[in-house]
Amino acid sequence: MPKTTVTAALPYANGPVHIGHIAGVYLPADIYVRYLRNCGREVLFICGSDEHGVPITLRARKEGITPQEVVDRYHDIIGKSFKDLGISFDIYSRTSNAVHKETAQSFFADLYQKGAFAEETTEQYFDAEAGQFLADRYIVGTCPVCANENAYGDQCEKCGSTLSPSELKNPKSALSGSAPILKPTKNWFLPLDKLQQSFLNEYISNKIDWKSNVLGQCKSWLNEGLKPRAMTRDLDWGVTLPALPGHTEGELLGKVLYVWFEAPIGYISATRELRPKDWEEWWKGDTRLVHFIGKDNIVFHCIIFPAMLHLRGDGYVLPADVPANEFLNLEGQKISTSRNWAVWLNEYLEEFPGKQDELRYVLCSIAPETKDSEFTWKDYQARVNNELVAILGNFANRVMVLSHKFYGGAAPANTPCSLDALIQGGREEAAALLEELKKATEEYRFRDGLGALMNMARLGNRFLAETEPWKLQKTDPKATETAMSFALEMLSNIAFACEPYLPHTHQKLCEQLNLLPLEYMVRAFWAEGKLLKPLPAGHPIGEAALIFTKIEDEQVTFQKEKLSLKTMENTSPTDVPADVQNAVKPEITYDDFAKLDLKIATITAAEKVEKADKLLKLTLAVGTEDRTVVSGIALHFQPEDIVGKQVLFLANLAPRKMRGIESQGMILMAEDADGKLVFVAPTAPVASGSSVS
Ligand code: B3M
Ligand code: ZN
Repeated sequence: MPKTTVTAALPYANGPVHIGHIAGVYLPADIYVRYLRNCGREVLFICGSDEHGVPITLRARKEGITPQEVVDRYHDIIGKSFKDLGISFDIYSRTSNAVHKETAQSFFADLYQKGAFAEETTEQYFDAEAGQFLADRYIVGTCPVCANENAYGDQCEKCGSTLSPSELKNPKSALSGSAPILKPTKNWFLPLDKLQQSFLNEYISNKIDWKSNVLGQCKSWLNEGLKPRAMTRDLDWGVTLPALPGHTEGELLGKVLYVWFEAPIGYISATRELRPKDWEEWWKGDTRLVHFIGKDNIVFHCIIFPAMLHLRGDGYVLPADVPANEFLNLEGQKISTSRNWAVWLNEYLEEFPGKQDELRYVLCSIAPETKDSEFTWKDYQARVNNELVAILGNFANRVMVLSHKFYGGAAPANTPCSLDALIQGGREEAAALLEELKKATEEYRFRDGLGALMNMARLGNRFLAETEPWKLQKTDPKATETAMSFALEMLSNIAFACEPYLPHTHQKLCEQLNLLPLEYMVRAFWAEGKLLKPLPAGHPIGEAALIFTKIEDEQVTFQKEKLSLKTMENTSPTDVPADVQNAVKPEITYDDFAKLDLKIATITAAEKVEKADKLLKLTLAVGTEDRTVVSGIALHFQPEDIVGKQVLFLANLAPRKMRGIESQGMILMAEDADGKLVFVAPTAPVASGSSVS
């Protein structure tokens, strides 16, 4: 059986990962790897932070820190949040480390020696004010396809088109805002046009078993005709070029490897780091390479990286499968890092402690496996409460409570009785469901796999409803023993079956059922589909404990408010184009304005809100009345500096709960072009509660 090297797209370390990343890439990859491991297959699960690329330098610039400080912060946040969610990488490395630099440079040098690159001097956009060449992402202009005025030089986020800077209309530098000039510079291009003829057409045409959404995108690029793409860039942050025969050091200064050339090599360098002695066995010879990515990374993993590996030769295997997912949207909108329209994984884990599997369950249930899909907090609550709690949690709890109630925590005997036919039928159905679960998982159909798992729990609930052990106990205790033995058998099989999907639940159920002694059965269960037998009579079972708890309405309300508040707070000017920032909103009537009850209020107390780094809790004197207001100004003001200030206050805004605090109204702030907030206050002290009109 070949080894399997599974990679998951290296997340950019310029911010936390969000639920879209998890649903699209990391959860499917983790389910698949856990399944392979359970089957006894040799597998390595490789990932790490992608620490180069322009988004990181943009964030560094925005925060006034170095790119290294940005990646150091987010590498840790991302790595920890993956671990907490149970994403079981064998290594979570990073591309700013030395192993990667050496691996990427030698990969480039080898292709250079082989004459793989076309050396070309081209005109690149140069920002004369900033004194540097502009990466594609630093050039903002109008998309030629959808006229989005904030398209980037390499990609339009609105219509998804892959662009080149020369296609943008009225390009501007994101550094200085000035119109960039074209300046000659030498770079090394991968001749993808030639490689299409000599290799890629055939390579892709043989991938008939790839997901249709992936194959479709590859074929559309090939039909369009591939163009040479520069594998080096004029940037100061990235993997510097290795020494190149025939070129002076000076000529190579200020140039780095194109992030999409070196990032996929990050999979190789991470493997080297993990397995210094036998890493080549995982990249050459009898091994399958499977890349888990989102759809925006298809061209890099299905076209460019295979071309690079093909050119490298030296026994490197080519990707055997690239089961890319589509996009997850959030509450009716595309998830946007820049607009902070996202549910960040680290925040979820903080706000929903112990509910990792609830998130794994919901995201797997709605995963965008074949088309874009939608996450809403209402749906999250419904799926947790009506499926996980009501079906799986309920079955587990009834079995455990009844077992303790009737047999005091020891599994009962399973002796022949009138229920045998029903039980045999149940076993056959469970075996079929396990086969369905295995096949679906093997074929990257994780939503179907999860459905099969939940049908096992439905089977268990149906069995309890049909046999009603709590009644049967009074009339036929012997049959009740067998019924409960089968119920425990079903729960044990569910405990095993849920591991790839719900590893934390697997842990909890194995503890409650004391299944560790059956660990030896894992491989037979998964590789051969052998269900667990009844627990031996007397097998000690642990304490019953709820494995899931309901999501309350308040939690949903809070999350939805937080989302809208964050977006309001965090749409920073660089994300909102100037013409939009200063735009006047649609006209209103005087009556509309008259509805606002604006007053002057005086801040009498101010304090930070726990676990909410952007919020302050204010007490305001409004005439004789005191009001509490939660305001998103904590990043702009220290609480002690604003007590006594008079502010403009909207007194009749409907109260709403934020972080559990009822906010009674809103203070109005002015925001300048750099995102700085200032109070709107009377030019001379007035009595608090004074009306403003
Ligand atoms: N850093 C992630 C992205 O495009 C990108 C993946 C690299 S995988 C080698 O969001
Ligand atoms: Zn567009």
